[in-house]
Amino acid sequence: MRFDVITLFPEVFAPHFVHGVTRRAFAPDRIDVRLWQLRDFGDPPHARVDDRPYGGGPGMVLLAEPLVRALAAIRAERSEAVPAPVINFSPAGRPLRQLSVARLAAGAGAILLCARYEGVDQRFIDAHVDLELSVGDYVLSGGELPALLLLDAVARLQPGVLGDARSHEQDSFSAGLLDCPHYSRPEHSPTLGDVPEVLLSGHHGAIERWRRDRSLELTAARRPDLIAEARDAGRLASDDEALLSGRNPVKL
Ligand code: 4F9
Repeated sequence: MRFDVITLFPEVFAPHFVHGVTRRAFAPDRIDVRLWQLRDFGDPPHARVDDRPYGGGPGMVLLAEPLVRALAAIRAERSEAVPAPVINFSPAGRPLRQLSVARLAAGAGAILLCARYEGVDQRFIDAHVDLELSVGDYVLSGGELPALLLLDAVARLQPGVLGDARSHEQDSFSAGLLDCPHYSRPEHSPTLGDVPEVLLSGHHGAIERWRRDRSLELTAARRPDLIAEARDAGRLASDDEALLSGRNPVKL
């Protein structure tokens, strides 16, 4: 898998590839990340990459032509049968979600455009960008952090990166719900209280039910949109609906 990143700040990326559990995923034989300094493709004589917007207004716009040259250089190096998608990060993009992360993690990679300033000449986006992604409803100073978010989310899905192969099957969102609470030692704490009994019971079925119920409650309280989505997709069973309705399922 290969990601090519177009950025004016390549030095921001390096530290993220050498620390933490995802470090293993960024070995060249796993996820090969190539950083491309947009300035190298700037307009002569001063390697210009941005200019003022037509029509006036604040800020600067990334010029289309340096981006076209950078993309051509990347495409030439990738030389692939199926061209990798070009992704631009923008608050106007589609929200980045675990499903798209999982799809990207199963593919051959992508070309990530990290824009700065007020934006990108729309003609480059129209001609060359396949997908615009948002990482939340707020404005950042550029696309570098969103690109790092995406790379981190993809990296942790690579086989062997998380210690336990099942870790990410139990993530928030893999089931489309928020994760349940977790507890570890000590069982009893005079100041922090006790671990819920059921988790110490050794009763696997009861533990699974408890976890599912807490996930459902938390999701209903904080992200009712995810409950509606799970319901529409047929991912809620009658026990789940009983918990959500506040009725207690009959215990035999
Ligand atoms: C991109 C914000 C994706 C949120 C890019 C300024 C951005 C962003 N999600 N803000 N440039």
